[in-house]
Amino acid sequence: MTTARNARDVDADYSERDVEVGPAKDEAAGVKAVMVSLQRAVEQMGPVRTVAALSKLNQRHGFDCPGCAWPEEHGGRKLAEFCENGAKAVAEEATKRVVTPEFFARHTIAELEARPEYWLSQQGRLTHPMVLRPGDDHYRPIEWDDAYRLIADELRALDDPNRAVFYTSGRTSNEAAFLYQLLVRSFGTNNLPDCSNMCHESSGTALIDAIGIGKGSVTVEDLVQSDLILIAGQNPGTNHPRMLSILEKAKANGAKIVAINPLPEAGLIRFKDPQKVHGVVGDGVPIADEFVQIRIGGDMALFAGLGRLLLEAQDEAGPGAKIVDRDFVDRYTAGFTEYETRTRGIDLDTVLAATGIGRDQLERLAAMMADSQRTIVCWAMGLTQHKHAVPSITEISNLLLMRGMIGKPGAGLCPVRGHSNVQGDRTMGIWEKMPERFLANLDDRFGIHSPREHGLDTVGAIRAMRDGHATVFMAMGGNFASATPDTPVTEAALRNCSLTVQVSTKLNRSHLVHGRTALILPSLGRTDRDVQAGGKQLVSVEDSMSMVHLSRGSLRPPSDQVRSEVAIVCQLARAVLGPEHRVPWETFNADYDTIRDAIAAVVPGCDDYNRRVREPDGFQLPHPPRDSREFHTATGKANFEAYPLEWVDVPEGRLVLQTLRSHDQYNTTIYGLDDRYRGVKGGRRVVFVNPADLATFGLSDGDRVDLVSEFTDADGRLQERRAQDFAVVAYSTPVGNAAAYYPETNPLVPLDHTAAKSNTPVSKAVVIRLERR
Ligand SMILES: Nc1nc2c(c(=O)[nH]1)N[C@H]1C(S)=C(S)[C@@H](COP(=O)(O)OP(=O)(O)OC[C@H]3O[C@@H](n4cnc5c(=O)[nH]c(N)nc54)[C@H](O)[C@@H]3O)O[C@H]1N2
Ligand SMILES: Nc1nc2c(c(=O)[nH]1)N[C@H]1C(S)=C(S)[C@@H](COP(=O)(O)OP(=O)(O)OC[C@H]3O[C@@H](n4cnc5c(=O)[nH]c(N)nc54)[C@H](O)[C@@H]3O)O[C@H]1N2
Ligand SMILES: [Mo]
Repeated sequence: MTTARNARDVDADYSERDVEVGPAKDEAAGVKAVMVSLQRAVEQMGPVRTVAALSKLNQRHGFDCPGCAWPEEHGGRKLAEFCENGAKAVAEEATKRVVTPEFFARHTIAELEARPEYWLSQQGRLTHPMVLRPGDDHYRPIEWDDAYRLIADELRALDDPNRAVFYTSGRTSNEAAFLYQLLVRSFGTNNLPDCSNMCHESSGTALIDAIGIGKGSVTVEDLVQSDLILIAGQNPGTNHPRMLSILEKAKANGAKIVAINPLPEAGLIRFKDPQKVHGVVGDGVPIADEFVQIRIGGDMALFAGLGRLLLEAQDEAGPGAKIVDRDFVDRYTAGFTEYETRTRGIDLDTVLAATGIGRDQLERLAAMMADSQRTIVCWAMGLTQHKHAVPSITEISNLLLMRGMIGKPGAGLCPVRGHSNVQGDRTMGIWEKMPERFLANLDDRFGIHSPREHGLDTVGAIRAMRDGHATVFMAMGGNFASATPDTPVTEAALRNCSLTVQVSTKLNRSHLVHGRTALILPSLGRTDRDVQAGGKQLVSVEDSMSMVHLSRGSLRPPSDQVRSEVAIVCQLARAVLGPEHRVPWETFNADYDTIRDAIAAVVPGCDDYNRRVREPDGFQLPHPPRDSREFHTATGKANFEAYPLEWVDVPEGRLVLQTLRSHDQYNTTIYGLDDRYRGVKGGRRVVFVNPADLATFGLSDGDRVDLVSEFTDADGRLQERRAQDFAVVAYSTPVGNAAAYYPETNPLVPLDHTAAKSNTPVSKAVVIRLERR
């Protein structure tokens, strides 16, 4: 049995008080949101920088919000095109607090390691490249060139390039991502795991099979025009707040909105637009017309059950009705017959048991869908991080295909991405299994030989490091040690490496869980001014709806030693690949327009990139199903797929735990200890449990427990993991279903429990027991 580190704080300023829990809010945003964001901004950046930063956020001549991947609205952007959590993300990046060489001289590694992630998050921006030599207990300053040489020596000493792993988080610009994968493939490996492996990989996997492209098929305009929007497994009030104003618009146009979630999340129930006076007074707009309080993992059953009811509704209504869009099905799809046979055989009692909802609600939903002319389904981590995530998402696409809801205005599939450029990074080649066409273009353009053997994804990389097959780990952003599952195993895997390299903006746990030698390379963020030999540089990003546009940082960087990600990649490439290498790294470093010209030549859909990205709102990448109902799949058609039904049972005496985000964090970066919308103040070590379960276990609100997960590992051994000292909170969640925050609960997520086909860690269904302390 392994005991997770106890993150109780040692520093008064950032320690968890006795957590207070009040009533959860049913509304999101409003004046309070603006006040909170401004207060945070001024605290971190001071008044002058706050104005400089927030007036540029998401503006045409400003920078892309480093928060989520929700698109900006086109046309007249408002001065305050930001949300509370976007402003917080900016404040965290543009903070004036700094982590200097003196900071590292003051603190030993052991001392820093004992600090909680919140404390680490709040120390500020990294200012200098630092090295931790074998056996040393402090990071020490290192010259950039020496750092590059050190990495190059380690990489060149490997007997096989596949012994190195190159991770990417989703904030990296298109330009940096493109060059990073070019460096990695020139070096000779496809080991390019990314945060997407833990995020929307299941969406990409399901959609590529179903419609031939792993991206969503709708735009913001579609949402505004739709008449029915289903939001499954997503908490936009916290994670995509700007989505709420679009939902409000859709509602004003008559759309019905359905929230499918185990928890009654604030923004989905009520919303006050912080940018509107009428939203500021009164109760805000009720957003969801229907709240489906689904049991964790019940979504596949729900969508399959709806499929059956829709087929029956078509039978009843007769051939004149278009509930099943026969024309669309016959012309554009394959596999309908098998889907129909399976779906007619779905047992509705099983659906009710798996979802925990009532028959009347299921029928009401089916009627809403049958009546709808323009349906959109949105989803996020509540669907993607399950063992049966791929079949669940496929079930959504089955339903929309049956109704002909793809490739027409106001309708379609809407996976809502997380990191602000996670979709762009994939487009630029950050993927362990890029398609042949991309690799062939890359080879053609640069005269290199990209490897064709697929590389390691995130879980594969952890296993390879654990087992000693991979020994050099480099990360372009992110916080691998905290974001990944099975913390004790992952930490041991990282410690097994001979070299770990983190290109980072801020201090995090991955700097402290290190290989024999470790490097921290401080990089510019989205908000920072970027000046190279060729002058001031711009970068570009792609949002969740395939819009590509420019981002211009304008703030003074935290020190003159901080380099752009592009510069770091180019300079490292010269050290690793030698000055004779065929890629013009120096030219790329000096002028990012030259990188964009290369992107135009290599990346499908990016022709004339430099010109089109400079259009006022950028340009939209092609999406054949959306644009022309073309489906580049193996069958040449959109595919129905009839997987056997799966759901999540709760074993006797146990709970199924989902791990999720509070309102005061950005993934592993902790902003504060409150979760305002859920009524939690002053602490993150809480577990939300249904009052009936508390009664069964003889626990009361506020009792302290350990969370213990139980599972069998790949070798069939029974394993346990423990996360210590959580306060139980009686909360509205289905019986048998609990919730607690990520990353505190990552030690509980088993490494080998991953989604079928996408290999995404199952972070939303961890079997646990509660042990009273
Ligand atoms: N402020 C802020 N913004 C962010 C982030 C952040 O940390 N902070 N993170 C960014 C990233 S990388 C991502 S991927 C997105 C994440 O955005 P979300 O997916 O909204 O993030 P989670 O907090 O994981 O919330 C998952 C939601 O799914 C619900 N859920 C859990 N299990 C199930 C289930 O089985 N079925 C259904 N139907 N629902 C379920 C939960 O109750 C919760 O509402 O947000 C991005 N934006
Ligand atoms: N249990 C559980 N685990 C999860 C999830 C969950 O819901 N539950 N969600 C998963 C998801 S959806 C995701 S996307 C992953 C997130 O995994 P990651 O992307 O790896 O984690 P982040 O916390 O977003 O990374 C934060 C760090 O990125 C660095 N950073 C920020 N901006 C920049 C930049 O512009 N450049 C560079 N070079 N560095 C920068 C900072 O140093 C900061 O400390 O976590 C996954 N893990
Ligand atoms: Mo994500």
